[in-house]
Amino acid sequence: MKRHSWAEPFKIKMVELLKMTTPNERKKVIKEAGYNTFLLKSEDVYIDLLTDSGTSAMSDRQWAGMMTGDEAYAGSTNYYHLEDAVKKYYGYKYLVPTHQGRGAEHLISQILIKKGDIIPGNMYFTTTRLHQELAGATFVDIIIDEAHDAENEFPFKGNIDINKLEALIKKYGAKKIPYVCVATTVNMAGGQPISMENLKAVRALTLKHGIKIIHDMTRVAENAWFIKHREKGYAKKSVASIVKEICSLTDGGTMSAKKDAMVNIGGFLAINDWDVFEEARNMVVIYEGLHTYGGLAGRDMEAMAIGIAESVNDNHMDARIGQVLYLGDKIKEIGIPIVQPTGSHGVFLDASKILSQLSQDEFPAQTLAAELYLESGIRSMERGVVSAGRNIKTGKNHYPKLELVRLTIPRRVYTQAHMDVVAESVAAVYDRRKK
Ligand code: PLI
Repeated sequence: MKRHSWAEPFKIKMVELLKMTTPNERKKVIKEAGYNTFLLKSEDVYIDLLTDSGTSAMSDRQWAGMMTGDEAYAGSTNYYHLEDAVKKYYGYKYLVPTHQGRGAEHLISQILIKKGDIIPGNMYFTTTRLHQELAGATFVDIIIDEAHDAENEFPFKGNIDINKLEALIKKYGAKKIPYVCVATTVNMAGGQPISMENLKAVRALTLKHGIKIIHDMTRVAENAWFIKHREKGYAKKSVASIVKEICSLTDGGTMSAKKDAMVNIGGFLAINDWDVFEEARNMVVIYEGLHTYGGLAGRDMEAMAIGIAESVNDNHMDARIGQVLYLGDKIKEIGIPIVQPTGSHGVFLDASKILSQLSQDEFPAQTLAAELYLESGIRSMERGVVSAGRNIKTGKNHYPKLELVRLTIPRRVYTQAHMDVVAESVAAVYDRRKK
């Protein structure tokens, strides 16, 4: 018999005990939190699906690496290990460590953007866009239209619409566009991947116009897994080789190592251009720390170097995405509307459909997240009008087309039984949605 099921390529040697709360306790604490799951205390949470950021379980090897931290102020051995890992697995030439992804976004935005510039991107992440805006740019979303349609099952909803990019270049001129921001995978679209074919087309067009590509590489290994399983010609390639190919089509990347690389804290800017590197390593000293630690301890850099290698392992990634797809399939089977197809790092409930009686100004996604906590102590994250932020000039709400609740799965943390409880709890909330 052919084996279809996957299982984790690890066993568990330490556990963290969880507090189980009663409905009355949950009622009290969610009220105190203003019905905002970000303001809950984590000890009051049973299954924490707020984010996959910094919440993954490190391996025994990563923990062992922590013990080899070289905490020298300058030239830490662990910095060089991290530099080797970034070169080996991503292929970028130069490395500037930062405390997390947004530290790198700050550096690259300040270095490459001039006031009045345009930054096109395949949707946005909140901090990424804000750093671009703070540097004086206007962000323009050039993701394909399918990405804004939760029901559309297109396999690469993270793709860039080449026509939209061409139109922008025509309208503003290439000089006003220092780079295109390409995310792998696209968080706000539901963890949707970009295809290699599309990335190659973006590369060809940007090269023609002398425009850089800065890669938000936060979940690049997860994107690579989707390319392996969905794109023609990649089935026999390893996740590691696909990751390297993706990076080779870009000029540099900002990394939140708290996701793919499974560390609790850490990130970096990686770049191929020496001049940009020089500027970044001077600037990082002001905002993060010396260029060989960038706001991190030596031990953090060691754990990150090891985590990068683990993240591109095919067996790891089969289990990682396998677990997310398992939860997505369970919820879909019940008939609950979710963003399709299920993405890389979580299942995104379509709150505007589930709570269709609420207008966007009544925060349907925030409401659904609060109800799910009340139901069973599961913490999820609003990804709708609240997360979309306010217009930087007028202070008015942005109104994103998608109003979602993200059930984000930390890596190597929860079991399949936890996923079953999550699906059952979502079903219970769905059953009383009219109330
Ligand atoms: O949280 P940081 O500063 O390490 O990274 C910022 C960041 C950049 N890009 C993308 C695609 C992200 O998802 C991201 C952070 N995401 C968080 C915190 C999340 O909960 O999804």
